[in-house]
Amino acid sequence: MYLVWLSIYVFVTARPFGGVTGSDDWLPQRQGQSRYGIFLVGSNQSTKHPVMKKVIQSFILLAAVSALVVACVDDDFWETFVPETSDDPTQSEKNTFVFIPALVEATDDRVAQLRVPAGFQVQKFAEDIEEPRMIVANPEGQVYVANRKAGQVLLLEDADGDGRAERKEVVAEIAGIHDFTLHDGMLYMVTLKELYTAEMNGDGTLGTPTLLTDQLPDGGQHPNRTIGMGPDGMLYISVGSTCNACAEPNELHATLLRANADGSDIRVYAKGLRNTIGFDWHPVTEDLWGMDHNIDMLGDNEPHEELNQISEGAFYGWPYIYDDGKYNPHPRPKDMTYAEYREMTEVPSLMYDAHAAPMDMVFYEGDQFPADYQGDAFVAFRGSWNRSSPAGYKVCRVRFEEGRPTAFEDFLSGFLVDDDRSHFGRPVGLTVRPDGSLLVSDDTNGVIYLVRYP
Ligand SMILES: [Ca+2]
Ligand SMILES: [Ca+2]
Repeated sequence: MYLVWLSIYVFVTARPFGGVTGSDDWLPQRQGQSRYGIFLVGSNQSTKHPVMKKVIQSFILLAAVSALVVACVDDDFWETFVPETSDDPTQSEKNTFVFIPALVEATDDRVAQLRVPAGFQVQKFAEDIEEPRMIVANPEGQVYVANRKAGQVLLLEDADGDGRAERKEVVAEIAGIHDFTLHDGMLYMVTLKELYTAEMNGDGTLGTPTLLTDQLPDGGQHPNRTIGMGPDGMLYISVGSTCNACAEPNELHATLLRANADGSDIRVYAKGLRNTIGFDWHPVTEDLWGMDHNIDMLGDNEPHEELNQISEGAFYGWPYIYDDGKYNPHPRPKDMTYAEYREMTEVPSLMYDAHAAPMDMVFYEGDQFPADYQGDAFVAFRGSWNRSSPAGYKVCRVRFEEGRPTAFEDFLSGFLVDDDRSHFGRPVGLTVRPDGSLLVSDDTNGVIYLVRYP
C-alpha cells in the first residue's frame, strides 16, 4: 500500500501539476527502485515530447489508480507476490500468531448461553465421553460415536425421547476409530489405516467387525480419516496431507480416494486437497461438496477455509495455490510454474474465516427444521489456534440456492466465553437423526449436543 501511495504522491507533486522537480526529469532519477514496475515505464528522452509526455502521464496515473484499487481490494496482494520460477529469489514476510483459548467446563450456565436461531433449542444429549470425534445416527435413531482416545465405538440411544441418551454402551473396540458411514444395513468404520464393516443388529449392537483393508496411507500431521458412501454406491475416503505444506511423495496423500464398497480398488478421486475432513453429497444434484482445512502459518487472515465442489480427476491447489488463486511462497513448485498450477486448480466456490478448522459437513434432509433448511448444509468448525483472535468454535449453516452455496451463517455458537479467552467446546462431528434433529460432538469436554426445532 505504501508504495502505491508513494507513486501517486510523486506523480501529483511532479512538474506537470506544478510539482517540485522543476525540470522535465519528473520521473524519479533512480529508475527501478519500485519493486512493482510503476516507475519503470517511459524514459527521460520521450518525456520531452509533449504528446508523448501526456500519454505516459495518463498511463502512469491509470497504473497507479489500478494498483490502488487492487491493493484496496486485498491488502495482502503485494505480500503474496511470489516470482514464477526459482530464477528470482522469493521473499515474503508473514506474521503468524498462536492463540489457544483456555478450556473451561461445559457447565449448565455456559450451555444455557449457547446461541441458535430463533425457535431452535440446544441441550446436552450425552456427556463424559473421552474424545468423541465423528458420529452417525442409524435409521432407528441409535447413534454411534467414535470415541477415539478410548478406541471404542459407543452406542447412544434416547428411547424415551426426552433429548438425553439414557443408554450408553460400548459396541466395538477398535483402536483409533474415527468415522463411520452406513450402507445396506452395515456400519462402515475407519481408523487411520484400516477400514472395517459390521452388521447393525436391531438393538443397535454390532456383529463382529470384518477388516476390509489395512492399506490406507500413513497419517503424519493429519491422521483423521473420514469416509462416506456416495450415491454411486462407492466408498469415498478422505486422506489428508502428512504436512502443513509440502510436495507429497505418496500420491495417495492430500486426496479424496474412491474404492469399491468392499474396500477394494482404492484410487485417487480428487487431489490437491490438504485435509477435506467434512464432505457430503447435495441431496438433489448429488454433487459432492467438501470443506478443505487450509494451510497454517500464513498469517491471521490467510488462507481461507475452502468449500469446494469436488469432481473426479480435479486438482484443488494444495500445496502451491490457495484461496482463489494465490501463490503459497513455500514450497515452490519444481516441475511447473505457479501460473501453470493455478491454471489447473479448481478454486473454491465459497471461502470462510482463516484457520476456523472445518471438520464434519452434512446436508440437511430432515423434516424437523424450517423448510428453507432443506438442501442447506451444516459445517462444524473446531476453531483456530493459529491466529491472534479465535475463529470458528461453532457450527455454521451453509445456504445453498439451486445447488450452489451462497453464504455461511452462524447456526450454533457461543462456545467461546470470557471475551474469547476461553472455550468450553470444539465442534467436530455432525449427524442428523431420523426425527430431523441435529447432533454435534465436542471432543474437548466430551459432550454431544442436540439441536432441535422447536
Ligand atoms: Ca432419554
Ligand atoms: Ca484449494
